[in-house]
Amino acid sequence: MRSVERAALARAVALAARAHPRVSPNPAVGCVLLRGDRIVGEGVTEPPPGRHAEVVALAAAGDAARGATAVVTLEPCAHHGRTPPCTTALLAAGVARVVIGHPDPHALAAGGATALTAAGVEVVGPPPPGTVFRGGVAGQLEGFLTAVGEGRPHVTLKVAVTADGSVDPPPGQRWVTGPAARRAVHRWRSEVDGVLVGSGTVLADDPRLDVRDVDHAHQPSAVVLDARLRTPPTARVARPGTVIVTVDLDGHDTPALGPHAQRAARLRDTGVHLVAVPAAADGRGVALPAALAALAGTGIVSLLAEPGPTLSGALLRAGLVDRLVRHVAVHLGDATPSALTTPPRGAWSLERSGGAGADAIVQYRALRTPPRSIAPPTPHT
Ligand code: AOF
Ligand code: ZN
Repeated sequence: MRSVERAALARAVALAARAHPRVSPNPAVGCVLLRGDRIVGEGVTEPPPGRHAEVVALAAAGDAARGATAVVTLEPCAHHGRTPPCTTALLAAGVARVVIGHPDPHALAAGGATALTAAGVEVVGPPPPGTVFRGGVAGQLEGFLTAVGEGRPHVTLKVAVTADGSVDPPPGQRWVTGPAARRAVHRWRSEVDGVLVGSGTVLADDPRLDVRDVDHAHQPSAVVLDARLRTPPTARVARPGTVIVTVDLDGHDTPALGPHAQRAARLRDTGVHLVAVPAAADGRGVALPAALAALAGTGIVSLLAEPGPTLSGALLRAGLVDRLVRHVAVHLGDATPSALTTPPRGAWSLERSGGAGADAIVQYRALRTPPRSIAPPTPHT
């Protein structure tokens, strides 16, 4: 990869960040077209069923695309999905060279690099796994890659603890952490498709689970795991856009008549989308893998989970957490809190640590073997 192409790839990643996560469940892709050292066109993915990044960039470049190099964060698609193949568009425009940041693992869309090479286009990349560029692009595509690879959304679990590790706010306080850490949560919410809690949190706190105090914020869906449909229709989350995952009562109840069905009808009246999955094997709540798979099926490929201790523990035990974010309330004069120095149980790498006002934020990434490639959730085609 030439140095101007490396710079263009960095630019394409920055462009794609603007589209993320508005184009979900499609990956936010960036494309930069180069003639020599000059940028002749740029594009990012449009929200479905809009154009892919390459097609937007080609339209911007017009005739200048002939003989140009296309630098794209994700391998151009080779399939007819909601839009025609980008490989065809690149070939028709006469693009001579394509630089790729990350392969497309999607079973239907993959094969773009091979198709372009077969048509005589010079294809460069993707950089090998583990390299800085590959890691940067993969991070930006984490929701898409997790949905395609694992059939579930990418899950970031946020927990807030006091210096001694307690999850309860000090007496008389509503929050464990201060305003700066809570603002960080709102910024994070604006980066994901859904904000997840259990029905216990809805009953205890009546949270809104929306983004406040962030400019031009993308609003995620509120997502509630609620096997028994305890969420009252008057709850703040009972609004259009919210998804409630409950238990499939077919065969266990008379759906049209039972209390569950009546509660379901009242919740649906508020605009909430209800999704039914099997109960957990121990009978406590919804089956978590099925709940997450169902959410991916609705187009939610990234989640910020902000649940209470029971659901937090269950997600961790089930191996369904990709990133763990600990917010730790630190007070001047405290000894170094154990919550800052003790890593979580299991295989994690420290991703980031820093301060937020009086509090500290420590971020871990789950270390896993690379995901197998399995059938993608439905919304991608
Ligand atoms: C690209 N460029 O900008 C994006 C791609 O249903 P469709 O037609 O929108 O296709 C969606 C699939 O295409 C998606 O699952 C992923 O594999 C790929 N996304 N490909 O060439 C883009 N967003
Ligand atoms: Zn495409």
